[in-house]
Formats: sequence, C-alpha cells, structure tokens
Amino acid sequence: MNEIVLAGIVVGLLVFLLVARSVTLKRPSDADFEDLEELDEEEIDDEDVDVDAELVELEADLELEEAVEQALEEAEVEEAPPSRWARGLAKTRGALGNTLKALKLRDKMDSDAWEEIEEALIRADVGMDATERVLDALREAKTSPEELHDALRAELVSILEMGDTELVTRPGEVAVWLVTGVNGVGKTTSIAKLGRRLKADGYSVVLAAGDTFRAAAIEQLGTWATRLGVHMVKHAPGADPGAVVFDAIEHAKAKKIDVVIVDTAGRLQTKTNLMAELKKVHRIADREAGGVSEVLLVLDATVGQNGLSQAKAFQEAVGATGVILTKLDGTAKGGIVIAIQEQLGIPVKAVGVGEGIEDLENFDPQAFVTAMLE
Ligand SMILES: Nc1nc2c(ncn2[C@@H]2O[C@H](COP(=O)(O)OP(=O)(O)O)[C@@H](O)[C@H]2O)c(=O)[nH]1
Ligand SMILES: [Mg+2]
Repeated sequence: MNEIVLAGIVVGLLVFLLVARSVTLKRPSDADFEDLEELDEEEIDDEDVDVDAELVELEADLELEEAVEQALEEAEVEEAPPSRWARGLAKTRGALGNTLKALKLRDKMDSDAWEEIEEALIRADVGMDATERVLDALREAKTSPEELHDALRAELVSILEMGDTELVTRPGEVAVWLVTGVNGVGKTTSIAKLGRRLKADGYSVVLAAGDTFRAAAIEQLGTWATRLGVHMVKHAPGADPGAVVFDAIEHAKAKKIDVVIVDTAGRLQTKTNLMAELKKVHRIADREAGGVSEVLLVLDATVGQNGLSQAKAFQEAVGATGVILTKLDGTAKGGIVIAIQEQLGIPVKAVGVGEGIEDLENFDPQAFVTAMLE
C-alpha cells in the first residue's frame, strides 16, 4: 500500500516539476526575458541536477520505507503468539525455568545447587520418586551447571516417552471412548474438544449423555453437540446410564459412526454407586460394541498430587487406558504429568490448556518438556 502511495507521490512530483517548467518557458514575462538573458547554461544544468537529486532522494526514501516494512514483517513473525503448549505451561515454566537459569550461572553443581533443583522439581509436582530418579542420573553423569538444562530435559523426556499417546479408533467398527473422572475436572469440556478434533480428522462422532445424575450435565453436553454439529443420545435425568450407552452404540452401528464418546457422572459422595455404575456402563459397551477402545481418566492438573489418589480409585474400578490432564494453563504444577506416568503407569494422552474448544493438545513429550523448562 505504502509503495503505491509513494510511487504516486514520485509521479506527481515529476509531473508538477515538468508542468512548472513548461509554464515558465511558455509564458515568459518581460522580466523573465531579462532574467533569461542573464541565465547561463550552467544554471540550467544546475536546475536539472536538482531534479535528479530530488529523484535520487525519493528513491532512497522509497528503499528506506521498504526496508522498514520488511523489518516490521520480520518482527511480526518473531512476535507470533506463543504455541498452546507454551501458553499452557507458562506458570510451570516461570517457576522451574528461573531456577534453571540461576543455576546455569554457577561454577559447579554443589550440594546447594542440587537441593535447589530438587525443590523446584518437587514444587512443580514432578513427584518425589521421579525427581530422585532423574537427579540420581544427573549426579552420576557429573552434570555441570552448563549441561543441566539439556540433561534434565533428556531425562524427563525419556520418562514421558514410555507411554503410547495415540487415541484408539477401530476402522470399520464402532470405537467406544468412556470418559471418567470426578465432578468439575473437565470431562464434558474435554469430550467437546475430542469431538471437534475427531471431526476435523474426518471421523464421525456421536456423544452419549451418560451423566444422567444432573439435568444440567445433559444440557451442557447438548449445547456442545449442537455447536459441533454432532448427534447426542440422551435419556431423561435420573435414567440408567447403561441404557444411554446401549442406545448410543446401537445408533452408531446403524449410522456407521466411528466413535461414541460417553460422558459419565463424577459424584464422589456416592463413590460405591458411582464405581458400580461405571463398571456396568463398561460391561454394556464391551458386550454391544465388542470392547471399549479407551477409558480416559480426566484429571485436573490444578489439584496436583491429590488427584493421584482419585485416579487410583477409578483405575481399580474400570481401568484406564489413558489420562486427559486438564487445566494445565492454570497451574505451576505441570510436572504432575511426569508423576502420573511414573506412579500410575498410565500414559497421558491429551492435555487441556484452556477453556476453548481448540485448547486440547495431543500429548507430545518433547514439546511438553521444552515448554516446561525453557
Ligand atoms: N482453564 C481451563 N479450564 C478448563 C479446562 N478444561 C475444563 N475447564 C473448565 O473446568 C470447568 C468444569 O468443566 P466440565 O467439563 O464441566 O467438568 P466435568 O464436571 O468433569 O464435566 C469448566 O468451567 C471448564 O470450562 C482447561 O483445560 N483449562
Ligand atoms: Mg460434566
């Protein structure tokens, strides 16, 4: 745009100078004639030189303008919004990253230095066991302050790369994903996010409103289903969730739908009932669909280590094939991912990094650890 305007100014100026000159030449006054007689060749040449100089100046301006524009464009690329990983782990990185930066300035890793990094990892909720294991390995390798960042990164990645993070679908058959976890951790929101992603990847999806305990839960899932443009199978509040799942699977089979995502209740007050109900839903899915492809346990990262005991109860009842860790954006304890993998032996398969429908990331150990430490 600026180039066009500038080009316009250059052309305009040239035209103006030419016209001005020809007017002077065409309509000379008497005084002009007198002046003209006095005007020698040299002066005319000087005037030509002036026009040329002006052009050169304008060209230089134009070049400068272009250079500025290019620099601005480059700056824009550099200032691109941070990735969702980086945003999601901003708080964890603040705590851990600063400790690492400070340690880098030391001459050597003395016992104080080791203690500092240990405290930082535990504060980030990496967990005692994993922290000890990682630091033992680094001590043994006589890691220097310079090497600390990269060595820690490699150790953490190696813990996280043990699990298979792929979410399982069954080509040509109905895959059932059971989504479990206590109230408020983000089950319903995560279902919407998963649905959006499956659709974007070309899969067909049906949602099953298996949290029949509250009318609001069915409505909430219904709102997401409408927004996503997918069908939701529901019964009246208080109905048997097993019956909802049965109907959803029948629907999926009839319509050749790829994935049924089942929302479930998460009230802990009636824990025994809840676990019995989940087992029943699981059995029905096993029988009707020939298996449950994923039992996804949703954990809230802001709850930290306490979430791990909840997780164990769910795991005992229905097993879990993967964890969806939500609200990573709201905590400085992102290290919980490492503790989960270590203590539960269940891979974290996806991570929630915000309330938006797109704020779900496939778990990627490399990207995760980089965002956590840098
Ligand atoms: N910041 C943030 N909020 C989340 C995330 N996932 C869910 N939430 C919020 O957590 C609250 C509870 O979510 P919901 O899906 O209703 O939980 P449910 O009771 O387990 O179904 C809602 O306000 C969500 O917007 C996340 O990854 N980041
Ligand atoms: Mg819910």
